[in-house]
Amino acid sequence: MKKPISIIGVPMDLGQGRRGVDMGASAIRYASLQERIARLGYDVRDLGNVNVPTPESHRVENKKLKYLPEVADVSNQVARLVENQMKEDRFPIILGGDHSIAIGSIAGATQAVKKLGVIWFDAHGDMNTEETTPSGNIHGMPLAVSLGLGHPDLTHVGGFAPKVEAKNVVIVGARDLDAEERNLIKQAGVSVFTMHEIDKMGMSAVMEEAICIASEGTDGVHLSLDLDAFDPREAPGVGTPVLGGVTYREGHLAMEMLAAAHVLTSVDIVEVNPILDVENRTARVAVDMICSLLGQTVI
Ligand code: EXY
Ligand code: MN
Ligand code: MN
Ligand code: MN
Repeated sequence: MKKPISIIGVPMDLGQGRRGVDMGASAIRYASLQERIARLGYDVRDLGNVNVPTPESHRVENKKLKYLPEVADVSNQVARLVENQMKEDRFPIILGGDHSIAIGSIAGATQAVKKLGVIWFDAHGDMNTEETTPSGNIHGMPLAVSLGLGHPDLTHVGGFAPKVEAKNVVIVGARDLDAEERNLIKQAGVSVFTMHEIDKMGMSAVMEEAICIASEGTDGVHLSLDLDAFDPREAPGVGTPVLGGVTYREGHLAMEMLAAAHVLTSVDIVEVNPILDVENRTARVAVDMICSLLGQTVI
């Protein structure tokens, strides 16, 4: 049975330093997300956008946690919406926005399924806290926050913490971790498949293990898909590109394996920045990946 799908836009750019990622949700819609999903035979509904304040109308109060109150407020809105959609037995696709939106989507998803696993597809670890951040940008913190590490206004979105256990969390595609962030990942016990493991083992073996880690003993799995996991040659429209990323074909294979595993219960797609993109290529990669994730096959 194909679960009905709800698209939720979160035009958030308060979690990072460059303008443009707030238009990511529009760019992905412009790349025909809804039509492509409908063509696969799904009942799909677009719920529009969550209200996100503009940086120009707000001040940075805390340089180590930029726009904290605004990000916390948006996260609470996202959490409620995601939880409600999932409790109505719908599959939410949350369109960012920067990666801070995952604080809300994971909070909501955890409230809807009892125990959640997370696959974090990213060039980065997003495991910084107020103490370790080199930038003060909250998009470098959402995975730590979901594990209960960080400012309580973020860790307690939805009213409780932690949202997930490290033994069910896995990062795939990492190649740019800060030194202290690396320590935190190790201390917490999060599994990581860097580009080195992907090169060495192949994406197929990596995803087999990643799916096991995220689904073992859980009731659902959230995929947090940061487009900067991909190589910037294929996905140039991201704010923090890092050379040497996942190829388009490896990405497809990873998504197809997730589709075949039937474990996913929610997904967010983040960090698409159309101002930095080339003819909306990155948004189109995002839509192609979603279609693979939803079971699109060639024949
Ligand atoms: N680790 C750096 C920081 O915390 O500022 C860069 C984080 C980039 C996060 C991107 C979206 O995944
Ligand atoms: Mn990220
Ligand atoms: Mn990233
Ligand atoms: Mn294939």
